[in-house]
Amino acid sequence: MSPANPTKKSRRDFIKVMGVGAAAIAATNWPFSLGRPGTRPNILFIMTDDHAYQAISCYGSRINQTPNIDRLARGGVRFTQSFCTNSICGPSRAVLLTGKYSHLNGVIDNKGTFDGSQQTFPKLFQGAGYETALFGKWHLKSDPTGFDYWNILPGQGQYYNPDFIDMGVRKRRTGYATDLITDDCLGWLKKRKSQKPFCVLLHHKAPHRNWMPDSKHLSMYEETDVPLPETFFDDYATRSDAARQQKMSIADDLRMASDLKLPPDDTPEDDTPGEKANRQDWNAMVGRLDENQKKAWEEGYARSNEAFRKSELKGKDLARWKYERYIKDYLRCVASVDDNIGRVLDYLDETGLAENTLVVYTSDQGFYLGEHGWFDKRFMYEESLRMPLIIRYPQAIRPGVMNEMAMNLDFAPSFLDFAGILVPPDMQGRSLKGILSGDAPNDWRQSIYYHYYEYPAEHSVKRHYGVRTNRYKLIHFYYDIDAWELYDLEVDLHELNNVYNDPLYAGTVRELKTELERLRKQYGDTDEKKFLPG
Ligand code: SGN
Ligand code: CA
Repeated sequence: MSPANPTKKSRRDFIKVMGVGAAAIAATNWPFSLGRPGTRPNILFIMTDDHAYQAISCYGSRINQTPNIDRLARGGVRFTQSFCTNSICGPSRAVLLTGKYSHLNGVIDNKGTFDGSQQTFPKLFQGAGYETALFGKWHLKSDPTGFDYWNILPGQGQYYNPDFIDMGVRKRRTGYATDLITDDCLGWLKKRKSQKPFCVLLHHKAPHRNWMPDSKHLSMYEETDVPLPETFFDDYATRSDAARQQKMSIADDLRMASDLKLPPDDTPEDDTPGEKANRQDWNAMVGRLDENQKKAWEEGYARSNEAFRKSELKGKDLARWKYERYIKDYLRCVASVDDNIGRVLDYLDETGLAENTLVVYTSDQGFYLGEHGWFDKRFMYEESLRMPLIIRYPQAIRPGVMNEMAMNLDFAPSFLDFAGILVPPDMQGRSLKGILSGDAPNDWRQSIYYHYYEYPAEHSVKRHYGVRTNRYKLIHFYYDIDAWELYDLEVDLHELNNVYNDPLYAGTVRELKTELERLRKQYGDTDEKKFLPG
């Protein structure tokens, strides 16, 4: 894609690409470099697990407020088009560590174990004289490499009284995961003696399933009606079978006990395997709580559980109730994330570190908050393809909004570039420094390539790959299906109308297939059979 000598865009050309007028630029909104070369920034890379942009107020959330993430965005650049290459946890993490697609870094799905001997950005930072540390969710199975210090949750981790693996030593601690992970990170920063700059990964478990809020947030939203997304009752009419055959529907696939927090009957008439599993899940969840936490938990849900039991809801009303219970717990977990980000930002301000620290906020992928009737992620549709992305670095980046396409593939090269460390040529992402500095390369990407592999597996989302441009999205589902979908995002923001077979779009299909092939070649992902089961 890149010519040997990428030419620089003039500022005027760049303004055209961004689609904003010169007056608006002059007023505010322009991210450009303030100069001061030679200073090495600290890096603080904050990431959550499954935090959808739809639940961030600076992204226009209709359902909650995130004052601290907004505060970060006010001082930095908020990307409106940031995408992952493979919308699931382990794979997204492996991509951002290596700057390479899943088929090259080896983690195509959550079953994969990360080969920690390969090149990663923390190792390169370490080698360049940075002090590196990792806190919280890791999920890559092998022990972390490239960190002077690490303290992680095993696997998915637990919300309450979680186990931690502190440099290889496992121990259970009392408290709430989002607070404890933040405490660990701040504690490490405060105790640090080194004169080296730091590169810290602060990675939360929240707001991942099963959405267990901290007791202090249990009554939040109690009296609020959270609006249903417009597409909640999507009938998938124009789509391929992939959307119909998934198992991530709020109405059908959430568990009454562990997901929706309804205690099972003590003396059940129903002794089916489903009911037994429901009770097991419940016992495992409640079994971790201490007496005070249990009491808060029971009190927190008692009134609404009682009302639910009396109401005997069915059909669409029951689906609506499930959505309300799901979304409120999700948003309560987000509230704790936001509070804790506030603590971190306060610390940076109080110590004067804010000025020379590049702070990133993102999530490992997007998430469905009831859109199309779903929870979870995986599909290449907007809600799970897009990641929130905010980058603040007061010393070199002017605050604003960025509409150019970014990817999780770009994180590693961007961090390295900002730190003045050479970006290895085998990284497939591109540094965002240029577009953040108003010094954008002429050949900035106009399309992104996506590939999801985890099938057959939990949630039954079929294997697919595709291309997204500023206007269109073409998706090919494969393996036990051979189906194409095309969406015109300019007229169909919610991707409800698959126009793949519409003759008016025949030319567009041809062009996008050519672009898809070009991207598959460019990234070296041309063999569809390579990662099939068996
Ligand atoms: C768990 C969840 C799934 C989720 C995966 C992957 N089930 O298996 O709903 O899709 O994690 O999530 S649960 O019953 O165990 O909560 S990921 O973000 O780690 O990829
Ligand atoms: Ca995730």
